[in-house]
Amino acid sequence: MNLAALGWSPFFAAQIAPEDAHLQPVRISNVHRARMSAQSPAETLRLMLPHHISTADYAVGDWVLIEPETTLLVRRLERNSLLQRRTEGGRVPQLIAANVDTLFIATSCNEDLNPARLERYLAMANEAGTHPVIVLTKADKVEDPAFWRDQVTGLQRGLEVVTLDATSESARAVLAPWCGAGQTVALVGSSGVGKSSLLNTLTGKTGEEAQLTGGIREADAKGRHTTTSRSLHAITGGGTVIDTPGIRTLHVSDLSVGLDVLFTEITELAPDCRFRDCTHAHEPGCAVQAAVKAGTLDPARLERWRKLSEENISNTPVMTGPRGNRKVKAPSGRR
Ligand SMILES: Nc1nc2c(ncn2[C@@H]2O[C@H](COP(=O)(O)OP(=O)(O)OP(=O)(O)O)[C@@H](O)[C@H]2O)c(=O)[nH]1
Ligand SMILES: [Mg+2]
Ligand SMILES: [Zn+2]
Repeated sequence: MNLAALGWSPFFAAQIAPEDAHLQPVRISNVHRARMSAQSPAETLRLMLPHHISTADYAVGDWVLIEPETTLLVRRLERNSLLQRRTEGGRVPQLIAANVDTLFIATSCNEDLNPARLERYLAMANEAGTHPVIVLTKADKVEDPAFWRDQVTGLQRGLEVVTLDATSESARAVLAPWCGAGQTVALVGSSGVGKSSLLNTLTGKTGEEAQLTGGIREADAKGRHTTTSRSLHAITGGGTVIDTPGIRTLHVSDLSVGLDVLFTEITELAPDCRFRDCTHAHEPGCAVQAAVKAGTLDPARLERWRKLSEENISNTPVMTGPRGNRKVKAPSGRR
């Protein structure tokens, strides 16, 4: 493997200054509270951390520079994308993964599939500038995967959706268009949808090496939160893949373009509303309400847009003062 195969690109190379010449770029493959490891083309390294840093500021997928002799972490390079979310009560966002090209949003062909929940993942991917693909797993367990595909294709304009069996070799070919050398993909979704199964299939990992996978409850098809940390691995045939723990509830906050892209059909109508600050609820001359009446806009989508927009506003910190609704930068530091 070389650096380019690990995802290194001119974007990162341009950040290396002449005085960095003696340092080695490596990619963070694991982040724990008190330790981190990183991948070099040759091996996995345990990093030596300076006292002042907080591991919460680092994401799996980050590129960092280290002293090759000591593995001492010197600095992190700028990211080209960052998937993050605000957790209940958390002061700063939790970093899910960095420098991800494609986000595989996994959900199974079963009754646990929830369009409103998938929209939250789509908003997160859009906001991060990461290309989302919906991956419908457990297609081998249903007679008609197309029925499940139909539930999700309309969730965003141009949305790509694939159906597969995460435990079968055949899944590799289905995901190959996004997995070439230098490409980074990440797996997100609820517990039990098959993220780690898919990771094992993509990386060819078996036995001791494999990510643990767990069964799901019969009653409600919910998983058991088998995976507990994020990690980065090499894909057989090129590229890297990041596994993540199942998320219970994905709250939205700090979104701007993320929601606009998700709800393009609503965003596009808004300029035709009579009032610039139309809430599309009860105003006269509302183009969005008119589209619902005309049957060209799904009222359920409008309802979900409203709910997500309101949640986003109430979760996004604002500061009142002379400059109005200015966004406050979350304080950095240890959580
Ligand atoms: N038949 C079939 N079983 C699958 C498929 N994907 C996953 N499974 C099974 O579903 C269970 C859960 O899979 P995991 O890979 O552990 O799910 P996960 O998304 O990693 O779950 P967490 O780590 O808890 O977030 C395991 O028993 C898998 O064997 C699939 O596409 N087809
Ligand atoms: Mg897992
Ligand atoms: Zn309106």
